[in-house]
Amino acid sequence: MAEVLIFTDINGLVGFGRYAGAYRIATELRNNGFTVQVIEFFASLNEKEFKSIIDNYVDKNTLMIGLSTTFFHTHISDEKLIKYSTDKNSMHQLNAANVTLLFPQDDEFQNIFFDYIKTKNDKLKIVVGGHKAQNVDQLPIFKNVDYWIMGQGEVSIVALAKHLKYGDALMVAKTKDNSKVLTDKMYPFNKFSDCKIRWEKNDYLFEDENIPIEVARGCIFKCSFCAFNLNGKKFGDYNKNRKTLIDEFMYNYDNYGITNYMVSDDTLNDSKQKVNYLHETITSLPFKINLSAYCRLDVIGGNFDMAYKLHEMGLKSVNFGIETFHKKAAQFVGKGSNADKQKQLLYDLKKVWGDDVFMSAGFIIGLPFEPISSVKNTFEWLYSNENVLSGVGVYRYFMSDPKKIEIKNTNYDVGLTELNDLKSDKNKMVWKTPSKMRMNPKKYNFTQPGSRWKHNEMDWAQAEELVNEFYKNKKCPQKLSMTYFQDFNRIKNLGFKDEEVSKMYYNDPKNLIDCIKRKQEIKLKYMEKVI
Ligand code: B12
Ligand code: SF4
Repeated sequence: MAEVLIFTDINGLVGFGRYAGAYRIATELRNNGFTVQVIEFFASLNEKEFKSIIDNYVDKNTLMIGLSTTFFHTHISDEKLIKYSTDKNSMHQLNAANVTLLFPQDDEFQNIFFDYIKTKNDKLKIVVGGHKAQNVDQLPIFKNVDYWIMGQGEVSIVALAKHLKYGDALMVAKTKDNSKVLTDKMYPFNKFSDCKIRWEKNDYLFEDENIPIEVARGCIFKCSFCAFNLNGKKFGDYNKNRKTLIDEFMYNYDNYGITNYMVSDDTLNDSKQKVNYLHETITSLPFKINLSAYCRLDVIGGNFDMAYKLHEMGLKSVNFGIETFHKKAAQFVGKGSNADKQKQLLYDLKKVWGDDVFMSAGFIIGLPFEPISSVKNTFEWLYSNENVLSGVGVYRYFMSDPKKIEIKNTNYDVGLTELNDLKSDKNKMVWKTPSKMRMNPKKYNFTQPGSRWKHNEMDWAQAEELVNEFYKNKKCPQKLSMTYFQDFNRIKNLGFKDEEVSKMYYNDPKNLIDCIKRKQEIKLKYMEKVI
């Protein structure tokens, strides 16, 4: 039995990998004396598995069931996954096509979910956390949810658990539909630099698993298309301190033999100081680790020494958000603007890193000021032998609509956004974190904002057509490589070796079927432990 049960998954992608958010929350609750069970594979649980889990962990002492929603995608069957990825030649399109407001499963499963839980304990609360908590205003679909926890959830969740168990006072804001909301403005979390994920035996880590680790939270940059409420954080904020990091690496190694990590940080190399400090910390460990991380290419350009340091730290797979090779578009979004320099930098990195590091990069199609001809030039470079990347991702620019969620009758400052033009007042909050581009579309040359955007060079449909054209083209096999960023770790978690992953592609049905079978076996092993 458990006082708190948390369902999580990163579904819709091939392979297996855990989400840091669910385990960070579990750690915080466990540190405060609550018993917690985290359950993986939420999206693919069938009714029988789901009911057995509830039978096993829910009784009259269970306080709440949490949903860790950031990476929930609409569940698709293994058969569909194979068909879609081999037909359409794009895992990335698959990702975009399966966006969900909250639940990965259909309405029928949701009804079973809520009804069955209530038969076991009709007092327990359903709590939604993670990025999809911003869909709180999508009532009445989610009327069975009791609490929505927005932003960093560490302090809110402990306050809620204490309220439910001991009757401690709780600050709650209510939306106009009476949904109860707790935010990190009401319950700020100020201890990031000392916090860890403490993996427990009942998290059932697999042997040699690649697991997530946070070294920092948020990003010091504020690229105009990017939307996350910790973007533009102050330099040095939300960095984990050396002792905490060492303890975390040592504990994971001593208890579970873990040496492979997916770093959950927006920009590992945001500054020379951070890379130096991480290098010093990691190379002082009595064992070697491997890690995969997001980095900024232009920042390495200004400090090439970083290339050697990142290599020595054990960088194994890296993703650069290059976004565009068009000078003006790059300037306006806030990324490195000289295409030739960036390409040269990629060659230089390849020379230093050789085959030790899988280098992947993402490009956004449809950024303002970039004409179609420039996108086509980028494609030509990506198709050519000059392209030294091992993985390539090309995405259409999505401009989501900003959302104001009205809060009534509250004395709390619940607001979350730091953007000046949206500073929230006491009785209102804005959650769906808007990008700078969305907030000021005219400045960025948009003649029509929103999901059906348009600017002088392109509209959303043309951008989509370009992306399709790219994925249909036989050239640039790197776009289907399973080494792409943390896909690499997810595939390794299925038991493949580095050399094997380097030869695996999504459009090869043999590979894909092998991956799917191995994932089913892993799920089975996991279910034997939790049920
Ligand atoms: C690492 C990462 C990935 C990795 C994850 C790998 C892994 N094993 O962890 C990979 C590469 C797979 C990935 C993929 C994608 N990602 Co990503 N990713 C991130 C990143 C950088 C860190 C997420 C993280 O783990 N943070 C560490 C945890 C501890 O922090 P947290 O997520 O904020 O969790 C807190 C709260 O959410 C809350 N919480 C979480 N769970 C729960 C549960 C309960 C019960 C409660 C109460 C609270 C709670 O409390 C936590 C602690 O404070 C974020 C950016 C960011 N800074 O958040 C983007 C981010 C989450 N990704 C994003 C996107 C768009 C994607 C993709 C769709 C990209 C793409 N086009 O393919 C895919 C989606 C894949 C999928 N199927 O869902 C967006 C999400 C936007 C949104 N509003 O939903 C973000 C915010 C980036 C951005 N700025 O746009 N991503
Ligand atoms: S795109 Fe990358 S570097 Fe820019 S603000 Fe977002 S996370 Fe930071």
